[in-house]
Formats: sequence, structure tokens, C-alpha cells
Amino acid sequence: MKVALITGITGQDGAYLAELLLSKGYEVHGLKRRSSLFNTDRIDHLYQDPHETNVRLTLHYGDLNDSTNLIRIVQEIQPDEIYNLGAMSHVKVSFDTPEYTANADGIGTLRLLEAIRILGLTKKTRIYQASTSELYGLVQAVPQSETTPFYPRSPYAVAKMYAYWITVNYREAYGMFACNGILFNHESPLRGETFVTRKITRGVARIALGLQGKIFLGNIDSKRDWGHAQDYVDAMWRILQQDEPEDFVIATGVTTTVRDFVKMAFAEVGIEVAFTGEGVEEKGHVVSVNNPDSKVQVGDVVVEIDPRYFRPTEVELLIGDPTKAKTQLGWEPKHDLASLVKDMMTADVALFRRDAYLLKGGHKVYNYHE
Ligand code: NDP
Ligand code: GDR
Repeated sequence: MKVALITGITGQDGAYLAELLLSKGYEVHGLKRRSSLFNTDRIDHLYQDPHETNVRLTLHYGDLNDSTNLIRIVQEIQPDEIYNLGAMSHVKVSFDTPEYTANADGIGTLRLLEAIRILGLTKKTRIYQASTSELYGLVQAVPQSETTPFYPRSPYAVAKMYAYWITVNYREAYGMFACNGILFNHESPLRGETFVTRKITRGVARIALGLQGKIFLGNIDSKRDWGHAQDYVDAMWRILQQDEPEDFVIATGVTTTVRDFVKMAFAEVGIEVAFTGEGVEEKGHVVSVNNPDSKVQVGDVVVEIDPRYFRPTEVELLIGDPTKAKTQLGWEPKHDLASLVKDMMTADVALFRRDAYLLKGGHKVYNYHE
């Protein structure tokens, strides 16, 4: 039985990857941060009571900023594969917490690589580094491939740039099976609530159910190559099953504006939205409603721009070239953007229908949002 360690197991990708590896018969270990509240929602369906026998999922308290903790866990587990998914992963927040981000996302990767080296596991343990399309930042060329130059545009991307190169360096210096997956944006019903796609699908579901009036967004002109997280964790696994360690771009090759994502999400609940106006004055209006249960009316303003969501430096355009992954890994995504939006909208409508019932029954519901 192969043994895997996943940092960031409580995150979106960690949850899907844990599910995938368990289905492949792996013994899975995950690094979990101590939190004042339970933070395992995304993996609760995979949880196994440690008192039972044949437990194949084990969580360990730890943090990428704590090297002795990482060394101890890697020593205890002796993993065949490590997937380093743990990170402060929000680009906008990285401008507020640049030092923490550099430490966790940049040096955290070094700590893991060093743990493998110190423990003499360089020939046994393969490591996947969660690199990102944010490395491309300011557009140098499109579509972006494994050979496109990097130009990071945020403290997050700069930290990830260090992690990318230290992974390459340990591969070359110590012959480690260390690989970067340069993943373009990938989303799902498990996506963190403050990333733009989930913020939109949650907001649209709530608007359709009469729980919220409008969504405030930042730069809706920016273009992203959005895929489904379920497809992308499969690529991570494939990258570590190769004969030779290499880096791969994982993307769909299709790019879409945030504005068009908004329209697609509203269309899922029978609401047609059009945008008018310029810059911060731009607004999304309802132009038709084909949903008897919808609480909105033609003419309602359901999207407004709030400059607080603008970034000091933005990544305007991402579009990836997944040719190498498709030919060499045999990777083929099952979802396209339309099925991704449908999946997310179906889940969020179901989620907030529950809130609507609770409200109707006289209960209070709260919705923290940023
Ligand atoms: P999430 O934000 O959903 O999950 C991040 C995970 O990292 C969480 O489990 C979080 O724990 C954990 N974490 C945060 N800080 C630390 C730390 N200091 N020590 C240990 N664990 C920590 O991200 P995703 O699942 O979306 O992304 C996974 C990885 O892939 C990240 O590294 C991200 O930067 C990268 N990436 C993501 C892309 C995407 O589009 N999703 C694209 C390209 C790269 P907790 O739950 O306690 O917060
Ligand atoms: P990104 O994802 O920065 O690409 O990083 P995010 O969804 O946060 O932003 C995408 C684009 O949407 C614009 N935007 C907004 N973004 C947020 N979060 N909230 C808003 O209200 C809003 N309005 C407009 C942003 O400016 C941006 O252009 C994600 C993360 O998962 C990273 O960890 C990962 O490395 C990259 O994807 C690839």
C-alpha cells in the first residue's frame, strides 16, 4: 500500500485529492492546522475514527511554518509521495500578509524538501509542489506553457516563485523526484468562499432565493482559465507516477472574463443579466427572468463594483496550454466551464435553500461574506 502525505488536506484540492488517493488504495496522512473551531468540513465524509481498525486516513496537527514538526511527521510516516498543497492561497490577502505568505508558501516548501533530505528519503519520497499560473502574472506571452517566462504580480506569486525554483533546484541538486504542477485556476462546490467564482455562485444562489440583494465585485474584466478541481487533482497524481520528474502546466486552454462567469451563473437560475456603465460605475442589471420562484425583477441591479476588491497589481489574463500534460500524462479533463458553473450553482442553490427554509421557520441565519 502506498503512503501519501497531503499538506493542505483541509482545503479544496486536499479534500478531492484525499478522496482520489483513498479510492486508489493509498494510506493517506494529512497535515491539519490547529484551529479554534473544527476546520475539517471538506473531509468529514472521509474521516475514520482512529479507534477503528484498518484506518487509512490519519490527520496530524502541523504547520508549514514549523520545520521540526514537519520532520517528525515525515519521519513517522515515511511517505512514498508528498503533495504540498498547504498555502496561504488568497492573492488579495497576500498583500495584507506578505511576510506570513512568504514564510508558509515559499519557505514552507523548502522545509518539506529539507525534511526529505535530512531524513535520507531523497530516493524514496516523491514530492509534488502546488505551483500556480499566478507565476506568469504580467502577460509575457499567451497561451502560457511550461516555457513561458514568469513575472509574478503579488506577494503570493513571488512566494510561489521561490517554491517553484527550490523544487527544481532540489531535483537537480539531489536527484529528488520533485515536480511542479503549474495549475491554472480550478474551482468546485468546495472552493473557498472568498475566491471570485464561489463568491459569485453563492451570491447568485442567495439572490435567486431572496436572501441577498446584490453582489459587490472588483475587477470583472480580468480573464481566467477556469477548470474543475476534481480534474486537476487527477493531474497531480499523474505527475508523480511518471518515470522522470518534470513540471507540467494544467489548464483548459479556454479563458473567460469574471463578467461572463457572472452571466453564466445567473443563467443557471433563469436570470439574464446585462452589464452597462464604465469602470466603477458599471452595474449588472436583470433583463429577463425565467424562473417562477425567483425573487428578483427585471431592472434590479444585482452586481456592483466595489474598488475594495481591486488589487494593487492585477493579473489581467491567464490562458494555459495543457498540451504537454495531455500528451505525456494522458490527462483529459471531464468538465468544461459550463459543467463547472452548473455543478457549483446546483450545490449553492441546495445549500441556501436550507437557509431559506430556516428563515421561513422563524430561525436566524447569518452569512459572513467578504
Ligand atoms: P485552499 O485555500 O482551499 O487550501 C489551502 C490549504 O492550506 C488549507 O488546508 C489550509 O488550512 C492550508 N494551510 C494554509 N496555511 C498553512 C500553513 N501555514 N501550514 C499548513 N497548512 C496551511 O487552497 P486550494 O485547495 O485551492 O489550493 C491548494 C494549493 O494549490 C495551494 O497551495 C494553492 O496556492 C495552490 N493553487 C491553487 C489553485 C486553485 O485555483 N485552487 C491554482 C494553482 C495553485 P486551513 O484549512 O486550516 O486554512
Ligand atoms: P486568483 O483567484 O487571484 O486568480 O487566485 P480569485 O478568484 O481570488 O480572483 C480571480 C480574479 O477575479 C477578480 N475579482 C475578484 N476576486 C475576488 N477574490 N473577489 C472579488 O470580489 C473579485 N472581483 C473580481 C480578481 O481581481 C482576479 O482577477 C486563485 C487562487 O486559487 C490562487 O491560490 C491560485 O494560485 C490561482 O487562482 C491560480
